[in-house]
Amino acid sequence: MSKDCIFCKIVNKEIPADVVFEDDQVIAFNDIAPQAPVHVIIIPKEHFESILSVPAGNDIISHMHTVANRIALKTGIAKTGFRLVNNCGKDGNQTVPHLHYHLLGGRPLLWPPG
Ligand code: DGP
Repeated sequence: MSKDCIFCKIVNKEIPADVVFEDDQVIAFNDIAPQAPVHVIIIPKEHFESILSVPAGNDIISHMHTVANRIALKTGIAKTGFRLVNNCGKDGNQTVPHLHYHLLGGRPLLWPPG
């Protein structure tokens, strides 16, 4: 838990979120500014500043991918395809320094990204 972290506040229910999945390790909620019909943010409950902060041997990334698949199936975007994105650091356009994946789908997504 990091005191001023907005995503830690969502984990601790200090600020509201539209939660679509939760277990003992992760919580997933709808993005506040959705970029696609389905845009879910998946975060670990433990505070890691970015993907670079996860120690080798920690299985949280694998678990987050499993949860992403589950949400993709539940929302129907698994049928047509989706994108699972991690933004890391300044050039990666990470704006919230708490590890998270974006799960996006429900429309054709462009490539390459900007
Ligand atoms: P990134 O640029 O990868 O750090 O994306 C952070 C995402 O988090 C961005 O798409 C907006 C979303 N976000 C930021 N603050 C909040 C919040 O308080 N609630 C929700 N639901 N989403 C948030």
